[in-house]
Amino acid sequence: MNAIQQRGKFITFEGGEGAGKTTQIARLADRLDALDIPTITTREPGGAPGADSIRSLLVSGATDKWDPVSEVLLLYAARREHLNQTIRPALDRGAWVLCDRFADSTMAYQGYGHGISRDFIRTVHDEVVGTFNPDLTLILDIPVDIGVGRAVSRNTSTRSGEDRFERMDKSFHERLREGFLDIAAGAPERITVIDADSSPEVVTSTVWQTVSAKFDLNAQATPA
Ligand code: Z5A
Repeated sequence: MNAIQQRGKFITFEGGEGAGKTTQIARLADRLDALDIPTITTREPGGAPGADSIRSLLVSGATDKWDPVSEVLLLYAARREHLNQTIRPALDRGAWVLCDRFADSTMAYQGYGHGISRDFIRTVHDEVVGTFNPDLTLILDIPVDIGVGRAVSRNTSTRSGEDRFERMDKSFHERLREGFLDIAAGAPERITVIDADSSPEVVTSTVWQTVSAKFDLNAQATPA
């Protein structure tokens, strides 16, 4: 990175199934592009060649295919590849990185959802990721029935086979939602919870208000 090159911002999107993360990330990327802010979009698990290979092991097959501890280790192996090969290099060259899921998903899904020790997850996190943190995390919060319904109809049309987590029972998804809200309550300086049970346009507007206020972009912004 040259001396005057500013590090990019790392923004993560989190939430349960079908919350609208993919939709909102694409819209935010367009908005940042329009401001000439270099932006990449990426996702977890995945975002680097080795991480994509691990993703295919995780998102398909029987719901009990993995022991939950093994699942945490696979997710963190993928995250390490993603960080080293994609996220850090992009931030160092000044790009903003918009990431669909990151470490809060592991705490929510594997910790709150599957009941894996949160201390164990924190220990693995500290070893693999260290003190690196998103600059901003947006949790898109949505009632379980609505989110799962959206994800199922989306998968039916475009992504059959990647539905291992969606097939988990409703109580799992309820624990997940509570988990995300609990994680947000513990890190108010980093995390904003956004009501995602509205039209895509309303959610886009709330996302933009949050991002532009956090990074002082309003002076440069033009209405969408
Ligand atoms: N996982 C984990 O367990 N632990 C971890 O540490 C990590 C991940 C990192 C990856 O799945 C799975 O891995 C994930 C958790 C687990 N579980 N699942 N499933 P994924 O990447 O395949 O799926 P996802 O992250 O849950 O995303 P999603 O289901 O694709 O949802 P989304 O990106 O939040 O939503 P979307 O694709 O933007 O929208 C879904 C549909 O709803 C689509 O048809 C949209 O057009 C529609 N939509 C979007 N917004 C709206 C609004 N506002 N109103 C109405 N309809 C809407």
